[in-house]
Amino acid sequence: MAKLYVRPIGLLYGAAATAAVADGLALPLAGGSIAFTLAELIEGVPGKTKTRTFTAHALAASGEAELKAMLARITAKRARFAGLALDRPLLMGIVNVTPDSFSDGGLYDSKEAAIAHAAELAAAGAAIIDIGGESTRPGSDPVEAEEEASRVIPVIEGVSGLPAVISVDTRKAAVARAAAKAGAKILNDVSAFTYDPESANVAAETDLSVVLMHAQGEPKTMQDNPRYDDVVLDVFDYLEARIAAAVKAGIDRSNITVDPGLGFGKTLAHNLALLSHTTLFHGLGVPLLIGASRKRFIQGLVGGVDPRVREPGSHAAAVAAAAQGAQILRVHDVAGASQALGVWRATVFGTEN
Ligand code: 9MG
Repeated sequence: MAKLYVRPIGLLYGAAATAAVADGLALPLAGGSIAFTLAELIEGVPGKTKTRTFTAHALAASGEAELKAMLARITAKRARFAGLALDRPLLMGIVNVTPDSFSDGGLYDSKEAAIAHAAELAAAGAAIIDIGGESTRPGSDPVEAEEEASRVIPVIEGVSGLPAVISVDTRKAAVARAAAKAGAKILNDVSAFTYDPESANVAAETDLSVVLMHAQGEPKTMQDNPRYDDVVLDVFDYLEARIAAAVKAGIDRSNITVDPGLGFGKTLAHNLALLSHTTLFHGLGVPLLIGASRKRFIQGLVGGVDPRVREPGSHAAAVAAAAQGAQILRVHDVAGASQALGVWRATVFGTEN
């Protein structure tokens, strides 16, 4: 069925954004301090679309119901997520408690080391700590729920005193339930409840906020031959459907964040298209999380065989996402990302913000 998508472009920041919105020349992006002066109106079905560019002012004047609803979702201020205000980009620091994690393999595979690493990330400015016990890197095998829980639950219990919100990275309902009991407030599910549909009921029952991520295929084979009609619109449609499924399961819309899932069943071209079209996903009406940190597409662009040397590229990707209004950035190097974002923010918003 033919649909309409809106991609905000022509972005302004800070005082310039506020003035242009006040003068009716721009509209706010997700109710924040970035505004857009232009937008691409994309109509049709993925793979068969027509794109026209309009001023934000002209779009806002349209009486067309579908367009009005889309603009309302793009411009509305986002509610707090897991108790966190989203008026500036938040960092989600990564703690992998897996023996084979792709970028820090084996470094944090003991409980004590993982807890100490989480404390470092919180001290460096992570608002959220994402703790995972199953590798989802390309080519990896699933692990049993008992094994996964035995890795993550002691770490979640051990970080309860940290000044950060705890997120559990799991595709399994049993692990999510145990994590909620141990103190996790966010469920980061890279399968968006498609691996274990019971996870949606667990999130609703335990009041977990959720991150719903797009992935094509299973980690073992997802990079074999990923294909889309139009990667950006296909991912948008998928996330829209997963939000609807989550709401149907009883999860409040304000407790949902979405993520286009860079690296999960995507070629270099797919990842770049998603990263460069991040503003389109504000049309889903919920906060956006982007995870580019140390991913293989960075190597494809600028080199870096060892994931740990991909940090400068990771920081550039984080800034590219934040500059398009992404509210949460999932990163390994919180201190480095915080520096990169701090310099970018001072440049566009001034040092008072
Ligand atoms: C667990 N995990 C690995 N990469 C990820 C990404 O990009 N986003 C989210 N939400 N989770 C991820």
